[in-house]
Amino acid sequence: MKHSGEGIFPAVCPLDCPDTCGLLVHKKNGKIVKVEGNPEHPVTRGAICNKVRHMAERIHHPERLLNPLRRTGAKGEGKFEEISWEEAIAEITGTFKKLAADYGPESILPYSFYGNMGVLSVEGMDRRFFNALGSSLLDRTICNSAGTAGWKATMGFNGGASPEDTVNADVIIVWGGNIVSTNMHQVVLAEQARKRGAQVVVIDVHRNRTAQWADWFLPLYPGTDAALALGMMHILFRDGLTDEDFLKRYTLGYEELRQQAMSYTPEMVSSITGIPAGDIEKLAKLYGEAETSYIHIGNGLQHHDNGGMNVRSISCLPALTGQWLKTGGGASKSNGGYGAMNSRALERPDLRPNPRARRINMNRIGEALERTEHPVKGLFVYCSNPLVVAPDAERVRAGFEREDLFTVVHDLFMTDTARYADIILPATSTFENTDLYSSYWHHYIQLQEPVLPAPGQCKSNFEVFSLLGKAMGFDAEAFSQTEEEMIQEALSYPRNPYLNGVSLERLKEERHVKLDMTPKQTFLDNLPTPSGKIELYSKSLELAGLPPLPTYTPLKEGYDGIRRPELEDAYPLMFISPPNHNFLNSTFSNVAKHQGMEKEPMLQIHPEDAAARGITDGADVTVFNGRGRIEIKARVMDKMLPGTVISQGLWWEGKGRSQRSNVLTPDRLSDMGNGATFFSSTVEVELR
Ligand SMILES: Nc1nc2c(c(=O)[nH]1)N[C@H]1C(S)=C(S)[C@@H](COP(=O)(O)OP(=O)(O)OC[C@H]3O[C@@H](n4cnc5c(=O)[nH]c(N)nc54)[C@H](O)[C@@H]3O)O[C@H]1N2
Ligand SMILES: Nc1nc2c(c(=O)[nH]1)N[C@H]1C(S)=C(S)[C@@H](COP(=O)(O)OP(=O)(O)OC[C@H]3O[C@@H](n4cnc5c(=O)[nH]c(N)nc54)[C@H](O)[C@@H]3O)O[C@H]1N2
Ligand code: SF4
Ligand SMILES: [Mo]
Repeated sequence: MKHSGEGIFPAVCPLDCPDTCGLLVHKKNGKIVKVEGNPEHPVTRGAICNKVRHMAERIHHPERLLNPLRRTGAKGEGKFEEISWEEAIAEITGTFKKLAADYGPESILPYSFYGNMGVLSVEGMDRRFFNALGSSLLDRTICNSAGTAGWKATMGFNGGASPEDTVNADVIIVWGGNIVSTNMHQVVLAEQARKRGAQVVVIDVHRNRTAQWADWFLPLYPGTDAALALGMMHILFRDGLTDEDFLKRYTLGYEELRQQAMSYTPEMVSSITGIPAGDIEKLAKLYGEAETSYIHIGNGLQHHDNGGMNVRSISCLPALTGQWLKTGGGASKSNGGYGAMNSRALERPDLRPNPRARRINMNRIGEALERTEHPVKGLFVYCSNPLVVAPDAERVRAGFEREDLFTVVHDLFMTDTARYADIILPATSTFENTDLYSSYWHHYIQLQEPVLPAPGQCKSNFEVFSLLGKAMGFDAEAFSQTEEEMIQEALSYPRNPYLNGVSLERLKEERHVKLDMTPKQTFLDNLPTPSGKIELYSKSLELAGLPPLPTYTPLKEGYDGIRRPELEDAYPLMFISPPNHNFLNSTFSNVAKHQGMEKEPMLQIHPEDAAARGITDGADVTVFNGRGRIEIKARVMDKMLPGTVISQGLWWEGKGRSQRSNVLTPDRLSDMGNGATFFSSTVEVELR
């Protein structure tokens, strides 16, 4: 076994982060003593974030789950007894068989996300198991689906500019992304561009770490980005800064867009966004006159009611200036499409007895658990912590409290969600597994092989779902494959030409293998949009009842600089709860080292908003709306426009440092992609 020795082992960061760093794990006496970056990784080049530098604190944490557990107390109370794997598997399969017989298999729901990005962990044996079971299907739309839908409406393909090329840009716009915290190697590349004279502009709702590093920060009101993009287009068309040859050759609908942009005058856009008209002019000129410009589209601006359209509108900008023909020009939202693997072979939808099974949106898990007709009776949570990360958290909690709901949670820790489980299964960490990783940002595929033995009774997702599949009596062949066989199947996918030449053998030899990027050279000639062109006008959106052209639509809780009190749910302040620097979603929130680096949860409030409420710096406040209330410390600072309050990070409950932002967030779905609308929440704040 690989993990039997001591020394330095190559590894891959498994976290849901675009960088997917190559790591080196130093091991002594069976324990990790150091985690550092692998200098041989061509993009991440030996640099890693502070979170993962301290990964050993999490891997060897004294509170790691080591045995299967059965609940003995009330749901949420946290009282459990140890049981054996045999008992756990028998109880799960026995209950699932009974539920399937009494209520149909669709009464069982998997709930997972990307707590571990390994293909085998979250898109392999697990999916096979729920397919063979015929469970309800989960729409995994909590992260980027609004933006991906918006991007695809314009570009067709889930991929854009290559990160390594962006060093050639003269102007870099980071739009709704906090890359200093969430994509640090893009910052390294932007720094290289900057040394050559490039300017970095940040467009965000608060002066985050990235804005502090940038050359120019433009604060705007939440959810108004489509208006800003249209305002820039207005100026580009007006001042002849567009590339008409490019528009004719590669785009559809540029005349309609020219018309549409006409009404988005700088003054009108200024009143919507809060950005002075002069700055909108300056930004459009800077962008339009740049030789090579690159836009990094973050996730922040798509977690809104109008999130799909925000991304869609911005994704039209590079076409106006012909930037797609420049090396390092263009934009990127996600590059996940380049590394797409053979999901049919991995997930085996052919095993499903009910191909048209009902779908449940993970953002609406609270509502789904309320249903009394065709109720969800069995829930299997893995690689996710829905009690903390899903919107409208009190509704979610009420669902998990249901006595008649049978819940299994597979995790490394007793998360807030695990406390509500009937059965808890202990999970291995990535360093104890074999797995395959692609990145949704750079172009390298990587292999993880075990560095450590599994502690206690921990099992990987792959092992758990193989065991369950066999115990249920499902297709023996599908549930007996080895990890390496599945990796080979994942990579054997002629439909994705970028995967050409990537093989298990090469991965074992080289650890990281670059995708074959040759097809990208002719990417503009073969866009998978209905017209084959960049669709500035989208018939598909029109057919779906959405505006076919980029359009600004206000948020539903009625805030665009002006409060709209006629709306029932409207409170006077926009509440934005983006990730923090030292956690990864809710991962690390329970690790003392990372808590210490983050200090404590807080609410950032503008001096004007604070003064109007008698709130001083450090005061204890209550933040509330119709969905619930949280108690937190206020920090008075002018990092955002008045009317917006910010609380970063997803903290667990308890241990005196709780924050539970999602008590306040809506479970409405976005305009496109059925995505989450975490940041389209309004609140009031009062002194406690
Ligand atoms: N350190 C760290 N890194 C992470 C994560 C983490 O939790 N911590 N999470 C990972 C995951 S899963 C993801 S999806 C990515 C997310 O990382 P990013 O793509 O950076 O997205 P967010 O951090 O969600 O939001 C980015 C910024 O958008 C701003 N924003 C909110 N609303 C708007 C708006 O309407 N317009 C504009 N222009 N800006 C707005 C927020 O204030 C925030 O500063 O990061 C990944 N990396
Ligand atoms: N308010 C607000 N809410 C948000 C966001 C926000 O910005 N604001 N961001 C949203 C976004 S973008 C995302 S992606 C989601 C993320 O939400 P989640 O995907 O739920 O992310 P985590 O909170 O990191 O939880 C992952 C869990 O998986 C477990 N895990 C790790 N590896 C394994 C494994 O190999 N096997 C098993 N069984 N378990 C494992 C970890 O211990 C952890 O408890 O949160 C969303 N929620
Ligand atoms: S969290 Fe992101 S930056 Fe940190 S080591 Fe992992 S992939 Fe790299
Ligand atoms: Mo995410």
